[in-house]
This record gives sequence, C-alpha cells and structure tokens, in this order.
Amino acid sequence: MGSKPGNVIKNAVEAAADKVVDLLTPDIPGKPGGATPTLEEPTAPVDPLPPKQEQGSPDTRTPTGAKTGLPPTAKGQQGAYLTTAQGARLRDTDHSLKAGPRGPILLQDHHFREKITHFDHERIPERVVHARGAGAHGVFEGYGTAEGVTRAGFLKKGKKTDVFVRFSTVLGSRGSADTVRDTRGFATKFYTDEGTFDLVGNNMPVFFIQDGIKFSDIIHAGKPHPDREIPQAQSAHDTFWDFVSLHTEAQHHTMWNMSDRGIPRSFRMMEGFGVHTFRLVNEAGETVLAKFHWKPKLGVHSLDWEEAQLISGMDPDFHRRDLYDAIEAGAHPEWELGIQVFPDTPDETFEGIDLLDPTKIVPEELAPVQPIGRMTLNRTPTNFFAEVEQVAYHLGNLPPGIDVTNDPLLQARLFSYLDTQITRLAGPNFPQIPINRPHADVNDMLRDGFHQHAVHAGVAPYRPNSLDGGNPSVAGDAEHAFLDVPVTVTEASKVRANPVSFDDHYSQVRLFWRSMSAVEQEHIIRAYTFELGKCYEQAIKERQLQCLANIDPVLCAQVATGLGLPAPQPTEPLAEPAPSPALSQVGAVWPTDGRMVGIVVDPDGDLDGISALRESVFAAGMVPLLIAPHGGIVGGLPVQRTFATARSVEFDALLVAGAPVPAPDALPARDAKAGAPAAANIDPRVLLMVEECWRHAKAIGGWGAGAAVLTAAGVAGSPGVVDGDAAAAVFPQVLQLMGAHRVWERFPTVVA
Ligand code: HDE
Repeated sequence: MGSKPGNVIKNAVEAAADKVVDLLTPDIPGKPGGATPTLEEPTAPVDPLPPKQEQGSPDTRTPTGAKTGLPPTAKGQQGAYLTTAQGARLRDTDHSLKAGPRGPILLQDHHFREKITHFDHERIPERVVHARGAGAHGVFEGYGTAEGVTRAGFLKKGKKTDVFVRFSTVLGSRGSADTVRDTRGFATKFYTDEGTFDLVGNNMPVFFIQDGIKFSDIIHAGKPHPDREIPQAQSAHDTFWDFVSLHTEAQHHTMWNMSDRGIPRSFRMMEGFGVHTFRLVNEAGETVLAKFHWKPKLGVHSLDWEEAQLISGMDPDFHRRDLYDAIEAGAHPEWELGIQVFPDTPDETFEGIDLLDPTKIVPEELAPVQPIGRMTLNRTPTNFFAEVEQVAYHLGNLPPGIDVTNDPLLQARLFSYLDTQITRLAGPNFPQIPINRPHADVNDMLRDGFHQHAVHAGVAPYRPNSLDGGNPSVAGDAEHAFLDVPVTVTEASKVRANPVSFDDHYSQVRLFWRSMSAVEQEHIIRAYTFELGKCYEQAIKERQLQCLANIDPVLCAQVATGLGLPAPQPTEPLAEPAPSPALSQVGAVWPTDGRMVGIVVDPDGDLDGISALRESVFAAGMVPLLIAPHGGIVGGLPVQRTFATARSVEFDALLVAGAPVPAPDALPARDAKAGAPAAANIDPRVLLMVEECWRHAKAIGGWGAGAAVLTAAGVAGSPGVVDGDAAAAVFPQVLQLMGAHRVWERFPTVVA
C-alpha cells in the first residue's frame, strides 16, 4: 500500500536532506571525520574549456556571405517555404486576416502583427557622429618590419589577418551626401589571432580639441542648429565657426578641413591617421611611442569644391558607389600601414613636439613613416545593415604589443566607444553580433543581458572557482596575454588643466599653410571665404579673421577681401616653421587604377578606333563609359550614359570623338542656343561637360569632329587639352595627364 501523501513529502524532504549532508559533509576540510576533499583547489587550472558557443572563429560571420561558400548574390531566404519567425509555414503573406473581405483586421492575425512589429523596429539609432559611412572587408598582411618594436602577432612577416574597414563623414546624418566638406573617418577592425585590434582613425592627423571633455561641445557646434535642424552635414554655419574661433586649438584641424583634404576624390585616395600617439612594446618588454599612418596606393587626391557640390546633388552616394564599383571591378583598394617611431622618453616629446597633444603632427621629414604592412579591400558587404551599420569599433580593443598613452583625447575615447554601443546596439552583448565577433577564441565570464546569444554551460562564471575545474585560467606572455605596459604614473595633485605645451595653437597651422603649393593655398582661401561667407554673425567672421591673421597675413588678407572686411593684425608673433613637403598633394605621379573615363560619341560620326580605345582604357586599369545622345548600342558597343544621364563630375577625364549637331527641335528651347553659329551649335549638354571638365582641371582629349567640339567649347589649345588625328594618338597623352590627378596649371592662383 502506498503511504499517505503527507508522508511522501516528508520522506522526500528527508531523503534530500540526507543527500545534501552526504555531499557536503566529507568536503568540509578539517571537519572531524570528514573525507578527503574531492574538488579542485580554487586556483589549479585544468585544460581550458572550449570557446563560448557561437564565438569561435566565426565561419558564419555572415549567413549568406562568402565565408559560407555561398555567392554574395545568394538568396535572402534560405528554404523553399516562407515561414513565420517561429518556423510555421505560411499560406498567404499579402492579405491580412479580416472579418470578411470588407471587414476590420483581426487582432489575432499573428503573421500580420509579427511582420509589422518587426518592421516598426527595423531602425536603430544612427551613430551620434560618423553616421554616414560605407564599409568593406579585406585582408592585412604584415611585413615583419615592426617586430623589433612590437610583439603584436598580426604584424609578423607574411601573417594575414582579416579586416573590416568603415569610412565615414563626421557631421551628416545617415542619409546625407558623401562629398560634403568634412573630416572622413577611417576605422579598421583587425580580427587578429590575439584578439581584435581596432584602429579608429581619420583622414586627418589632428583633432579639433585637446581634451575629450569638449567633444560634445564641438559636435553640438558642428551639427545642424537645434531650432531648424539645418544645415545638414556642413561646417559652413555660425555655430561651427563660433566654436573654432573661440577654441583656437581647433584652428589646425579646421585648416585641414578647409584644405582639399576636406573633399576627397575617393575613399580609396585618402590617407588615414591614428591621430594619437600609441605605445608599442616588444618581446623584451622595451617600449617606443608611435603614430599610425595609412598610405593609399593610389595617392591622396581630392575633388574640386564646385565639383563636390555638384556631386552632392547628382550622386550623393558618390564615395560609396566608387568604393563598391572598384572592389567589384577587381580594382581592390590598397593601403600601406606605416608607423612613425619615437623614443619613449619621460617627457613624451619629440623634437620639441608634445606627442600627447592631438592637435600636433610630427612632420614626416623629422620622423619618416616606416611601412609595416599592407591592407587590401577585396569584398563588399553582403548586408549593409548587418555589417556596416552594426560594426562597433572601440580603440580599447588592442592586441598584446600595442598600448595607449595619456593623450587626454584618447583617454576620453576609451570610455566613449563602449558606452555608445550600449544604446546604439541595445545592450552589452554587441560583441556577439557577427561582424563584431573576434576571430580569436572568446572565453569570457560576461553573462546575460539583452540579446545574449550564447548558451553558456558550467555554473561558475567567476574565478577562482572550484566548480568549473578552476577554469578559466589566466595567460602569461607565452600565451600571448595582453600587456598593460607598466608605465610610471607620477604622483601629482588632481587638476583640471593641460600641459603648458598645449597652449601653442598656431605654429603648426602655419606649418601646414606654408607646406601647401600655391594652388592648394588658393583652394584654402576660397574655402574659408565660402564658409565664413555663409555665416550671419559679423562678430564670428571678425574673430575667425583674427585667428587667420595669427596664422598668415596673406591668407587673412585674401579671406578678408572676399568677405569685404578689414584684415586685422596678428596678435601673436608668427612662427617660422620649416614646411613639410609631404603634406602637399601636388607634384607627384600616381597610378590611375579604377579612374573613370567618359567617351562622347556621335552615332552617325566617325567611330573608328572607339572599340580599341575602350580596350586601351580597360588595359590601363580604368573604366570607360560611352556617352551618346541615346541609349542602346552604338558602333557595336553598349552605351553606358546618355546626354541626359551623364554629368562631367562622374569622369576623371573626358574624350570626345564627336557630338551630333542636334536637330533644331531636339532640345527644349531653353537649352538651344538661338542663332548660334553652326560650329557652336553643339548639344549644350556636351558643351557643359567639356566646360566643367575644363574648370575642374581634368584632362580632356578630342580627335576629328571631337577636336572641333573642343574648339567650339573654347578650350582647345589650353593646358591639359589634347587634340590629334586619332584616338590612338590622343589617349596615351591623356593617360599621362591623369597620373598627376589634375591639370594643376589650369587653376588660378593669387598667392605668389
Ligand atoms: Fe570618435 N566617436 N570620438 N573620433 N570616431 C565615434 O563611436 C568620440 C575622435 C572616429 O565607423 C562614436 O561607435 C569622442 C577622434 C571614427 O563606426 C563615439 C571623441 C577620431 C568613428 C565617438 C572622439 C575619431 C568615430 C560614435 C573625443 C580620429 C566612426 C559611434 C574624445 C582619431 C567609427 C561610435 C565607425 C565614432 C566618440 C574623437 C574617429 C560617440 C568622445 C580624435 C572613425 O563613441
């Protein structure tokens, strides 16, 4: 017979109590009569546990990406039948469940609610800065040249490491135009075997502020005005110039923005800078200070300001398109990573330059940039949101061999990047998002939180422990542990202050100005004149002119003339720094890979040699685009642009084989030149293309009827305009001109 229910419970409780006693009693060390302890000593490690689930070397970084062996064009959905998020197969996804065909939607329609609810939450907060960006995958290969100064494994000779790079503008929203005048972000995630290394840099080597506590202030000043939320992605407004004229430490970075560096031709043609000084440590524990530089294989090139503005309207995605087109066409962008190396002295200066001041550079002439590896971008994202939008950089992500310094801007950044992701990516588990997963095995003791994807085994996520076999154990040098370099921190009083050396706000701005060629100086003058000309407040213009007077009197006088204001006298003695020729973008010849060449043809004209010309352009690693009055096929070749869809800004050079004289009624009356002489009666859209290419100092070539077009446009015979009898004679000369990026002598200069 069974016992009474009350007895069953009592017996079970007693049995359980016995069990507890059975398990625990013998293990209490020193207890009289206790058995020998069976658990491990807290600190004795055994073989490490396998990596946390879902966080090993991620073969499944992108479910449909190349890593899985699927082509990038693989279908978005995997499987034949549409299902709910729970896997229930669906009969219909186009009609909501209604009370009759004309009735209201029923609340019980789970599929409808799941679909709309998910859609309602598709957007996440955009980055508070650097919201607009584009990213690509690639590979980094170490040269081994840095082995003497850093133990970082990814820099060893021949070592290949996957990377993901995100380029960005700073000020604009996620949908803003690519070609605005702004700093560009250049953030690289190295998925190294020793943990992820994020080099979160810009295309300019200095920053607006010296202390991170002012970051929100400069960004509030640069972002659109809080009342009307305009202007978008611009620094040409009162609050920006108010800030930089009051915080004169910003003047150096501001001049970089006003220079051609503020309007890059392509992400592929930008330098990148780590900005801060880092500390490197080698196997022997010796340290040096270092600055990181990315040098583009294609050279550093920029747009013309008018061109940049036109592109903002014609093709706001210009830089993004350029990057993805180049990668997909096989013109894989490349950069060399280099370092400037300085002795790690107690004063942390080099040649009198404070290495902790992020508003200062060390000219390359004083400390050459030494190449330590090469990066190639070779794969576009499979899914923009999953990869480019969700990638989360943090300059605290460092491998052993690279450490931070006390640069107060860097120190503030060490806090900010982790913090911002918690809101942006909704919780602390964002490192588990595929694009953010390290390629090194992860074995952390972080648990729970929103969006926890790992299913952790074991009971003791703490250490030391005796319940999970003492795991995890800690690593030493032999196991590639990260090393916090034991730098001496001098005892000092707490202060809110900067070193005195940080007070020099002008000498390096003058250094930059004096390093520019005449044409680059002219562009800088025009940029300041444009931006200040957009300000309303007279006092702000005057204050900024005073800053310019302290940089250079000629610069100040020219901008003042443009603004119609008197030029003030300097209030500080002008420094006489030696120029740094490495800062100028003019004067060298560069590869032309991936450049765009427009070829204007007349379908009824002489098409001889066009096919061979296209092949020559391809052979030079560039992209020929045939432009004709209408689409379709001309001379057996596909037309890529028509007179209606083409605009000069898309091309790096223009070749004109001929342009048909439009029939009198072919163009709207406003486009036709009434009573124009026959020679000038060329389609005005072709003339505009030629004129703009000329104004933007691009190489132009023409032959036969095309040469006549150049004459009619009034550009024949001027520098960088080549004419000849045949395409075969003209193209090589145009190619040569393109190597210099622009026909520099076409730009006017006012600075002697
Ligand atoms: Fe950033 N910065 N920053 N920054 N930054 C961010 O982090 C911040 C600074 C840079 O493509 C944010 O994930 C502070 C210098 C790049 O995802 C945020 C300070 C340099 C990117 C942040 C600086 C940079 C960011 C916004 C002053 C060049 C884009 C979203 C102490 C060396 C990364 C995010 C990407 C992004 C903070 C100054 C470069 C808010 C507080 C100097 C390239 O955390």
